[in-house]
Amino acid sequence: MDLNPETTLASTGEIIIRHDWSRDETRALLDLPFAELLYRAMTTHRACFDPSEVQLSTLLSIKTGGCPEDCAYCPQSAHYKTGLRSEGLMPLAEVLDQARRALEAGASRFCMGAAWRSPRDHDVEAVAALVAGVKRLGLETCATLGMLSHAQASRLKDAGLDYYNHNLDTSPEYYGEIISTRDYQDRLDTLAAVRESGMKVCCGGILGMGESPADHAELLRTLANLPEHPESVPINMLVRVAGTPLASAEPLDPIQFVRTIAVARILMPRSMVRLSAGRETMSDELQALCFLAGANSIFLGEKLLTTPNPSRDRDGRLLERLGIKPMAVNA
Ligand code: SAM
Ligand code: DTB
Ligand code: SF4
Repeated sequence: MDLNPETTLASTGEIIIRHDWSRDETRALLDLPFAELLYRAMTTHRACFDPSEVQLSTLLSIKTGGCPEDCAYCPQSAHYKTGLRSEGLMPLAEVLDQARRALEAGASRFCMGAAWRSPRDHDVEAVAALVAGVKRLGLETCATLGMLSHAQASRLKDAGLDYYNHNLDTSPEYYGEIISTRDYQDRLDTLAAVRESGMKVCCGGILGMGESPADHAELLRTLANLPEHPESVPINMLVRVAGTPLASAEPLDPIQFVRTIAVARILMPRSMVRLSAGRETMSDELQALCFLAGANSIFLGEKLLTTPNPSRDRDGRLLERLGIKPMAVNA
């Protein structure tokens, strides 16, 4: 199809924020010759950001395992035997200790994850106290706790929660292959509650679960056509965990992963695109290509929630070799 070169970047340099991407347009972008796609993604990236800056977040699992949901990728689902030890909600002092370490390591945002389908109101109260404590240290706060009601989202916003992470995970068409215990609309409803509360939205997906390029395009199109673009878009490469149904999923072509990052950058020019789970098994060169394609955020620290992430030394060397600097707090 004939692609309008002014899809997000007008000839005047003006960025056009769109929420009306069509299926054909999105797919045509994804399938562009690689050099053309990267050129467009890079041009968009540098019109909105300093391309030599990357935002650094740190993750902490504040409640681990035993989750009633059946997400086929997840080591924390109670449906699968992954050998993970379940743990209750982490005490405040321990969370603050980890947050201080994250701050010292240069992170600007601290993300707390809990293996809940949806928190009960008293869980939200307990997390509100954690959020307030982390915020006082001077970190941006993020949490991912499962489905939220409007009232719960407002409570967390009032406690000082800056971002809420809730992923669509994949395209609406492929979703049923991955999760049966909640539907796509449930996720969209939580995203609407988070948006209405005034918190910033962090929402993305996972690649490498056996889906097709059409699903990559439709995931990104769904994100870009939300009433507002998520401020943060995590693109995870599936971490294949023994015991989960996706333990031996066919690995995704890394070039297709980079293409998806590039299209995320073009469709959502002002969003932070996070090169999220899966970096541990990526080469430095693949990560460098992802940064060129417009990724500008990573998780720092040796563990994601339950699975490994590159060591601080390896990340430090990579960022230095690429001349990438950490984005300032509250940037
Ligand atoms: N339980 C909450 C929920 O699902 O909304 C929050 C925590 S959940 C672990 C957060 C996200 O981590 C999931 O939506 C999924 O995108 C990502 N994730 C979980 N397991 C993963 C894996 N093995 N590989 C890549 N991403 C994964
Ligand atoms: C997101 O999209 N990726 C992060 C964060 N949001 C919470 C989680 C990745 C989890 C990877 C599997 C694990 O470590 O358990
Ligand atoms: Fe539970 Fe979240 Fe894992 Fe799904 S992704 S099983 S909801 S912890």
